[in-house]
Amino acid sequence: MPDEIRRQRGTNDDNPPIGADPYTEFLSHDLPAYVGLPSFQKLPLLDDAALAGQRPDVAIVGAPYDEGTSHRPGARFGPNAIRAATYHSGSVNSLQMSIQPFEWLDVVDAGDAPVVPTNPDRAHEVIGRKVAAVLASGAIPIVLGGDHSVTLPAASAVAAHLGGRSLGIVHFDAHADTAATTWGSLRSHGTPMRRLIESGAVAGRNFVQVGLRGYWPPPETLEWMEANGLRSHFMTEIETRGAEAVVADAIAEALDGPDVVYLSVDIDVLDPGMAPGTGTPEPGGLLSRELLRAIRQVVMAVELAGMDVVEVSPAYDVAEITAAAANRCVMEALSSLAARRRDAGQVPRKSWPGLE
Ligand SMILES: [Mn+2]
Repeated sequence: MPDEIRRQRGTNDDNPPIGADPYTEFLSHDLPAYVGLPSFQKLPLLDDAALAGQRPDVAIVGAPYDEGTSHRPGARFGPNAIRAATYHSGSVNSLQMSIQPFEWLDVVDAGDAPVVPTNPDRAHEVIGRKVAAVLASGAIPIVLGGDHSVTLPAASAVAAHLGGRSLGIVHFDAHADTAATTWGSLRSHGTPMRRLIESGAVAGRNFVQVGLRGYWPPPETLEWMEANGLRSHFMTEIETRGAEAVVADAIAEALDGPDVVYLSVDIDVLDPGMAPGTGTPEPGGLLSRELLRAIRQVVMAVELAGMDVVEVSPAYDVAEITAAAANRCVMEALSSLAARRRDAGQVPRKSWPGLE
């Protein structure tokens, strides 16, 4: 960014210099988080054509679809709630990773997949195409759900883009989401992981789950999971071994063969006290700090091919607790991607195209 423009940028500690025009217009990116239309972190909102031209490092994609929901609906409103659930704008600074992620990564908001209601096949198709457009631009897609069924088109698009390389998936969730059907339907938020394994997008043995608990699925589904080699780490294991040791095993299992990892975060892996705004809350889950640390642990250890954060249902939320946690799941991943660049000896970006 040119010095002249940087001087006019209004970060929290860098307001217009003394003597400058007090009515200086701030860059959109630097206006307060609640001012203006909410793209993710007020980052540039790009359509697919602009995306292809700019070729960013990471693109946020909204998947506002919740007709796969088995219980409380409303995750279609999740993407915009996650975008809006922040009080920071401008060049944010991760205290966890000691890095300003947007100084290292070109991150944009690619908007939402053009979903319409009442047509699940079409919804999944347009989500898959949107993620494919992001991948074609060279960016890593980070998908904001939406119910967990959106992982089926999103992770399928990532797998299809890998060429000869293979995919592992690390899946944080209270639920296995490996049902054969949900009341006879193949496309629900209870079935996407079985569809991904059946299609060959990911091998069962490289599909690794963390945080399972509660009263579902039934024994026959667990038997299918075992027969297909899934590695599932229940909450009871985290209670005895701690999250960090379990996540270290999950990373090794996902990378046992594959080259890259897709990270799927169902916000209901958190305890409902820390994430009430979700469709199927299950008591006894992770703390927010455990999940945010786990995301840093995963992203620092793998080559991230794609990610989603799903099942935020704002109507059931309280004081934006759940949406804020989901926003920070994304921010932890972005900060970790930036830290990997720093650790690899790359240099920060000289300018921020699109932000001026
Ligand atoms: Mn789920």
